[in-house]
Amino acid sequence: MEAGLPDRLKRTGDAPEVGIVHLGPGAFFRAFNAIYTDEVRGDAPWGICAVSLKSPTARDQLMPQGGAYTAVELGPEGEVRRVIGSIARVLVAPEDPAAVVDAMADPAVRVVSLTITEKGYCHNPSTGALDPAHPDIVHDLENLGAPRSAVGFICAALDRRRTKGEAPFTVLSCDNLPSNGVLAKGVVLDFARRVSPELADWIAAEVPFPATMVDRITPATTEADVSRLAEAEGYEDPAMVVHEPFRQWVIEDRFASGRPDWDKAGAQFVESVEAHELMKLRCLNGTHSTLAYLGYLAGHETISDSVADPVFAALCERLWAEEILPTVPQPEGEDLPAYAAALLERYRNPAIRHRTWQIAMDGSQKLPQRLLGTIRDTLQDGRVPTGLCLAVAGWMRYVGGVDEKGATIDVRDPLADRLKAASDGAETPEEKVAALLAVRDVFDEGLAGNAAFRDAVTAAYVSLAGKGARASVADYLDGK
Ligand code: CS2
Repeated sequence: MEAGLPDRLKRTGDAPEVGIVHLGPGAFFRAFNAIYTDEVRGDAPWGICAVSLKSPTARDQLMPQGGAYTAVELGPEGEVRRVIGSIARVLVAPEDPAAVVDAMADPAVRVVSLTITEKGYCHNPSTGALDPAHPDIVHDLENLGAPRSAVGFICAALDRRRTKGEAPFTVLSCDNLPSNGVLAKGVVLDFARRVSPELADWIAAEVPFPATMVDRITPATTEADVSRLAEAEGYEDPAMVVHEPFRQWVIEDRFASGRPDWDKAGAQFVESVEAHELMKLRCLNGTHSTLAYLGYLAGHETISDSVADPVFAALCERLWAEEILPTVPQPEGEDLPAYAAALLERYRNPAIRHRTWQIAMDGSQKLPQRLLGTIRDTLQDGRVPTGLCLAVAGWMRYVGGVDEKGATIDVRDPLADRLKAASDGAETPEEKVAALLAVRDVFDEGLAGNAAFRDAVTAAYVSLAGKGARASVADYLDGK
């Protein structure tokens, strides 16, 4: 024990028997899937073998604690802490890819779930199709025994099951993507066809890819969170997570060989998640990205800081009422205006310090389903959604890499260099907008060629460059 530091958290009792392999053991997974599973697993073999596809951090945080960690629920009235025990072990794929394929090919594993972020699917965000030129896909097609991508690991493990005549596992995508089950199936099948038509046919016939809608605001854990917990509980836990009280999990009930009773912890099993997914991606993630770019440019560090500014709170309310909700069919059991009002309360939660910079990451992978789908539907209705076009212009300013004080923005995006080059390579606002609209990974030809859209985004870009984000939002609210 390092002098002055409290002991590390330790698991009490044995680790659970593994029945789930989860790819992407980040903060969201620890604040969501792993908690639902912990609440319902009892003695059933639904322990989780978590797999990091990139870094050893999660393993190094969790395994000295036997996989146990603390989830801290931060509500406006205070916090609730509890230790979660559903993670049995953590593997680091780059260190031993064969061990990961073995874990997934083990017939005791009935579900392989994913929170690998939008870019983890190696797809083209504007079409949803596999990107065969993606470096990990190029690598995996030549090295199926030692994959790097989630797609490669899924195909390698399913191929092992197929050749051994064993039942498949269910692939459960839990990422913020439209029709995430269909998208995951599409990229896996496309990859499998390039490996062996027999494998592709078997996957198409035998492997379920149910879709899900997942929702819980989970900011990145900070050192201050870890110290506060150590003070409160007397132990050190670098694997801890903080999250809001709210959670919602809607799951298409199609599983090959069973699944945990997540509904006993409040998950909703449904025929189709499409309506819930559209509601959440457009209402929550759409305004999250809007606040991320315009809020950041206006100098707001967090979402709660942004909506504490009446101009940005009003922006959210106007967008929901006039530009987003008209494009969202009401899911069963939901009341859309009430859902939107509750979202604003969730954003106002002062205990959740969710950085605009964190949400601003990977915009090229997020914009299509969060903003551009809503814009397309509104244009088809013959209306121009100027508020959402202002959000797109905000993203364009953001990826230009310089904030309103002239400071450099640390833009995190798989296409960051390409986007910066496109922006820097053009002189006038019109040219910069045109150059960024030409990025086909983000904007498809139809939308990029829409004159009303291009003009609205250009006018918004000129306003942002001229008078800044806060004044531009105020103008939008005044109908200017
Ligand atoms: C956020 C999401 O980082 C982001 O892009 O918008 O992680 C968001 O917090 C979750 O989807 C909420 O369920």
